[in-house]
Amino acid sequence: MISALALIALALPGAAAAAVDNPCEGPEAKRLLCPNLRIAPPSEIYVQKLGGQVLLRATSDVQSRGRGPMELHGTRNGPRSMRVNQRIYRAGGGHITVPTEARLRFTTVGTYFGGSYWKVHQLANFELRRVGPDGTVGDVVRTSPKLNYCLRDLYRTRAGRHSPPGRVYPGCNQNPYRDHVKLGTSVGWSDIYPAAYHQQWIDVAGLRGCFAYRMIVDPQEHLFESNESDNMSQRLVHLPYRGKPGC
Ligand SMILES: [Ca+2]
Ligand SMILES: [Ca+2]
Repeated sequence: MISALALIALALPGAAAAAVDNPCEGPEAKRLLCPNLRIAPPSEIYVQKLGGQVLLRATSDVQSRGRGPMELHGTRNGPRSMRVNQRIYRAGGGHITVPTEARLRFTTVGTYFGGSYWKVHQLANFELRRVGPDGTVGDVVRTSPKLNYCLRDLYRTRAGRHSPPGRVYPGCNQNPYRDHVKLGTSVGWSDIYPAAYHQQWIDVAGLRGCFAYRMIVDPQEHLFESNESDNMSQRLVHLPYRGKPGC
């Protein structure tokens, strides 16, 4: 016999749709050209002092390193927001479309960097962890602001069989009135943001000692990849910063 409480529970829609299984880890995976994102260790690190803040800035390099591109299709679901389907190409032609929990946001990065773009909400984040005398990496002590990035083909950083020689995803859409946008990064290509870019920092004011400066791509694990466990890189930095990495 079903209790009244159970009936109520059955009638309520789920708080969130059941997460879709990663097709790049299932039995179909070998017939798919699955993408894989990685991120290079932070580079071109420098300090910018701004009022009471000490901004440790670094260049990030999101690399597309799978058998197929990371390709996302956004469909508007709010004034500055789109929901996201991921397209994964099949080895023999055609593709599958997988709904994701990722979102695009129409993001303002300041006039110097071109104004506003449709970007993937929280595609990356940076964090700082304390490193003990024995090299043990501890808890997070500071994080970057939320980093919204486009995916695009900026530089071809690794040529290879699956890597197109020219740009397929040239840039990110800047039209706030669009109802649909496509963005992606091709195999062998990178989307790079310079250390001077909007929000490309961690505030390290008041910190002393040895820290690990970590960069993580797709930290919320919203995008489907052939390898979900290679999305972090790090470099050790001594604070106050002495002009080059290492402790
Ligand atoms: Ca990955
Ligand atoms: Ca992922």
